[in-house]
Amino acid sequence: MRGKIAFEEHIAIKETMEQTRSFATDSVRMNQFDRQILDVGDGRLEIMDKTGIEFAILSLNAPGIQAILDTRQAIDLAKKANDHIAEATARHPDRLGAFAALPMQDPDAAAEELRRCVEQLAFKGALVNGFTQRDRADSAIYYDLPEYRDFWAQVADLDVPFYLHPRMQIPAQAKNYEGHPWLMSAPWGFAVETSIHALRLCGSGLFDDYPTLKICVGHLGENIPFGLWRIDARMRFSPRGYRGKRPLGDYFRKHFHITTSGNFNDPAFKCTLEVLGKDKVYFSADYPFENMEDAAAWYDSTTTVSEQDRLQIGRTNAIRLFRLDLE
Ligand code: GRE
Ligand code: ZN
Repeated sequence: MRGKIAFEEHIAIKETMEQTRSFATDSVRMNQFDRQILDVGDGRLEIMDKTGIEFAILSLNAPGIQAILDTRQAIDLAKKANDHIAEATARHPDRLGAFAALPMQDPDAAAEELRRCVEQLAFKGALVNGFTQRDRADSAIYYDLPEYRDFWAQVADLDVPFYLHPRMQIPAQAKNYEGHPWLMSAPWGFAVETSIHALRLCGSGLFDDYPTLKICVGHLGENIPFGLWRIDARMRFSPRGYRGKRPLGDYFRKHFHITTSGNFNDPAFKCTLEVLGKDKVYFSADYPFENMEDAAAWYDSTTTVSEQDRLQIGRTNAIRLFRLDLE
């Protein structure tokens, strides 16, 4: 299929390069990976052409700004990364868009940076790499906490999507992964970490206060669609500490937008489609952690969707969500 739109597509700047290299790829492919993630021009566009991806929204790699302990440094590096992405996408406005990296260490500064990016640089929203650390390496701060309510008010006011992207659990809080480093990252731990964060947002009453928020989640929903029925079934018996006014599934189905990033697989695709409906599911690749070729080969040929739905999920849903100026 030509004309696909993808929006979990990553770049790095030199300051954030080291963070993901070791668990993103092996030493043999490291040089190629470095080139791919730094490239915001011809190489990337060439693969997009080859795989039928017309438009990609770029974001900073994980954990990015969220792993910086010093708040001032986080604010400065987010600005620098966003200016870099803005420059790159301005050279190809018909092919590339941008998500803001945000210094969540300071909720007011994060809101202000998002406003700058959306209003002055035409960014399409934000992509944040899970919880933020702040001051101490063993800190992990989640965005359902009261200190983020004003931040969310600003996101609602700007009316742009917020992509909640995985990051790895910090070792101090991951005793149960000990001796199994493979288990902590993309194979499983990313989804555990990100799904808990997404469910915390749902259970905090956030969506009662801000009923227009739109949250994007990748990897076909970080396993939540598969578990959603059981969450609500069990909560009828023991809703301890749950602060939403409605069942959790209502919030997830209303506020969450799910992409195929890194999960090119029919059983999971069918489950997500059945739980959320075709209006809330979107194509994405997760380049360069995944190959655009693999993403497109699967998506273009899957018999899970009709040709009409392939176009909707691969393209028109994203045009609507981001109000893109594409046909
Ligand atoms: C991702 O961005 O989703 C990602 C990483 C690192 C390894 C695998 C992966 O940041 O999917
Ligand atoms: Zn990703």
